Amino acid sequence: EPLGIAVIGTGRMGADHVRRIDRVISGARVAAVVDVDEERARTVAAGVDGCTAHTDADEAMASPDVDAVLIASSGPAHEAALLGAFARDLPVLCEKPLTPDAASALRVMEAEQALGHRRVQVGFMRRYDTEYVRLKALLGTGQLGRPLMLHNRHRNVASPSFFTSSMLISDSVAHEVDVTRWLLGHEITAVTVLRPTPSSGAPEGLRDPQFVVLETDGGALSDVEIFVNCGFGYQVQAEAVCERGTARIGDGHQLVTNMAGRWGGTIAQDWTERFAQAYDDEVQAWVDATRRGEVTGPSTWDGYAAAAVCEAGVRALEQGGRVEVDLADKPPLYS
Ligand code: NAD
Ligand code: ISE
Repeated sequence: EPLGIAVIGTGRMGADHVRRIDRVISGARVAAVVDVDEERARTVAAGVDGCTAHTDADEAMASPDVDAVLIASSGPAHEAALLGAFARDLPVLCEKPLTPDAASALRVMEAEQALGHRRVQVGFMRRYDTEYVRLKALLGTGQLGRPLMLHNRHRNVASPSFFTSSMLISDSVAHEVDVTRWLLGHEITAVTVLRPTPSSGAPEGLRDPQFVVLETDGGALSDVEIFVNCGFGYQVQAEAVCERGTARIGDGHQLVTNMAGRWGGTIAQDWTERFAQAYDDEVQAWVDATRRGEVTGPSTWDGYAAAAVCEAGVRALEQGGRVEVDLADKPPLYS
């Protein structure tokens, strides 16, 4: 029997996950979709055999056909959906960010602890990208020595109209926060955000780009250029500088052409293109683990830690200077 999944939120990511579950991965089917926009939910459900459309997540989760929940609604809607899934003890794959701030992430973490077992995989899908996986494996061999610094670049073609200056941190740099914690196995202790004069290509009032410095409890530094209106492409790059060498991913050189006195290639235009393989492997890993009765991948603790670091980052953006991260103790459930 395939795992029956309810997908909550059928916007850009939700609709793509529905397509992925329906047509790409194995062992699961989309049993229900939910969106506050009824028309959107109906349109997406119409393309999937045996899928029902709902505007109320609880109603969908109550269906006997639903065994697990994929949350892809907007960040502020995640907490209610997570608590609803916990009430029915359903396994969850929750898109990043777990929740938009540390207090709500802490509430979710407390609710999961009250269940007594992990139920959530957080959608930090870069952990499933083959390039990041190879970088982590290389660092793990110790051949390069101890990592000293990470240099990250995160560029989007254009930001959506609702994007605010703090979302460059909480929505975008959230990925580098997770990648830094995961690659290094360190917690982030302090954040500094530097702000060059905004690009004339950015919407009026948006502080874009920003330069973020993360300090870790292992004594490493991780810097992030975040530029969400670069105009030319979607680029995510990372370089680890270690004691005996460096390693870099994200150059996107799978195909290099030579023509008319020039060499070159194409640049992905958005995350669905650049990280297609990562999303496929992330959702397949979640389905496989769920069918085995296990929970793997980024945890609620990882979602909470990212939220706490991003909250410090937003304060650093607003007030300037270096802001220390206020992190709760790690509960035994996540160790
Ligand atoms: P979107 O605005 O396209 O879609 C969000 C959908 O959620 C909309 O259809 C909206 O009507 C619906 N919605 C809002 N509140 C709801 C509620 N209470 N119940 C049900 N539906 C509700 O946004 P998106 O770009 O698809 O982003 C969705 C999530 O995915 C966000 O958490 C975002 O951060 C995340 N995301 C992750 C990645 C990644 O690389 N992993 C990329 C983009 C977005
Ligand atoms: C978006 O929500 C994502 O998660 C993308 O991966 C990221 O590149 C983008 O900046 C975010 O807004």
